[in-house]
Amino acid sequence: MTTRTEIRVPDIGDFEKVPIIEVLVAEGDTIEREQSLVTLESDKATMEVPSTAAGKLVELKVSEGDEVSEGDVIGVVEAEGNGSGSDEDRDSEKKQKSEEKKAAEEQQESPKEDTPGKGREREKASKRESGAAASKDADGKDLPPPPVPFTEMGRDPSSIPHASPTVRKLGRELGVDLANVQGSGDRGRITADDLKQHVKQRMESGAPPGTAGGGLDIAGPPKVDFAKFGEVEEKPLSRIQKISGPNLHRNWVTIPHVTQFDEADITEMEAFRKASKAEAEEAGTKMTPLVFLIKAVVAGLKRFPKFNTSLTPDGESLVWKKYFHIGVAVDTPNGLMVPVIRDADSRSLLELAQDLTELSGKARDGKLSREEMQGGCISISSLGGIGGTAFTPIINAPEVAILGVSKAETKPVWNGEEFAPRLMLPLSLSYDHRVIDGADAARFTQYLCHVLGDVRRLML
Ligand code: CAO
Repeated sequence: MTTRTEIRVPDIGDFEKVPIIEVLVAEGDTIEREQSLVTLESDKATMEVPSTAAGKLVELKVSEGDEVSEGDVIGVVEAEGNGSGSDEDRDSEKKQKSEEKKAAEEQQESPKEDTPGKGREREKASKRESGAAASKDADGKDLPPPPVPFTEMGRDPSSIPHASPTVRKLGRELGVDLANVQGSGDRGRITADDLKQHVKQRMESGAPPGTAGGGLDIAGPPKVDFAKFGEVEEKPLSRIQKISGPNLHRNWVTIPHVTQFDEADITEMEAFRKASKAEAEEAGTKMTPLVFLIKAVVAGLKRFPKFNTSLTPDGESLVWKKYFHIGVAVDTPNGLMVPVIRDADSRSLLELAQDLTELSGKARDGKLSREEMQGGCISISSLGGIGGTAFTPIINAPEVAILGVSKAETKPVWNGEEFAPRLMLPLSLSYDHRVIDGADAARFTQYLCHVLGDVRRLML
């Protein structure tokens, strides 16, 4: 006996006229029970519609782009036999049910997908489970399968990547957050090939699949149509921004940063600086507080050599450097650049001032060579000429610390007997906590304060 079963769109919640974005079978195909026939995609998510019967698909009533609602016929399946099923059928049905149950359990255990809307989905999933035990009616006929829920309901729709459940499942199996995968399909839809390509690229770059670097799985930024809110203009980032952006991001997310703040009394240093201004001008340069800071940092590296190290890429050892090359962040019209002053320990204050003038000039003119930006031991980022009281600079890997400098201000400081006006320089030292302990960082900044408080010590 031949039985004909119409396969209909199951309960899909409150959705109406949901577009079919993929037809997964063709007329004449022999299909299994529960085999996916089409993929639907609403504004919020995608789902596959499974067949409720096994047999030959004799009629396919839909095509890609059609819109369907609950109850619409997708196709007709014809099967030989009385429908009661052989032992083999029953075995495969049992297996199917146990897989369904396992999938529902996995979904409940997955903390990543634990969004408020999931509560409803879980309820449906558990109903589905209890329903699965009674998937035949009193006459032993197959009941339609329970509704397959749209996935990831309750999440911000704009943050949900478009992908079929098969691709989502594959993503879960590979440990890839689809938010990190670039979709090549219609409306950015992620195909299985996109996923494979993503994994391949990650393997080639040495990063684990699904990661944005160093084992982190970071969602992409939200896509916002700003033009909806007012007039906008899009301009590409500068070449330097494009190069430095990923490095800054990597350093920020992969290095455990801590920033130690301190204040150096530079009243006497400032008097000396002003007194040496004429000599600096004669030498064709400018003596700014930064020149003294470079000297003070070199003294700090000598006193605390751990600040002059780099972690090996495997994180197993430290490389201790015996040279003193200092990077200086320079603000240029095209973005931030960090030229390196070589062998700063063997340079006088005037020579350091000349190096700084030359390198920052080259940076602004876009004339720095690659070598002039390499080999730094530690960096200084001075915003003192602009303003501000403190900030948290990002470490320039593979260095393990960076000194931020803000604007010196005259403040009343208690000298044990009275408040006296003192010129105080704010320091912000960010350090890699894998290498440097908080106590070391506090000692380092205190030492900087100590030598800047009496610059004669810089000559010792
Ligand atoms: N407190 C008070 N005044 C300061 C100061 C401080 N900490 N640092 C500098 N000044 C003064 C200088 O003395 C100078 O004043 P005078 O002309 O009266 O002497 C004025 O501010 C301007 O200094 P400058 O900026 O020209 O020189 P500099 O040596 O301090 O800095 C350079 C040189 C290249 C580092 C700087 O021009 C620059 O680009 N800074 C920005 C760095 C940056 O962007 N960091 C952020 C990185 S993270 O995005």
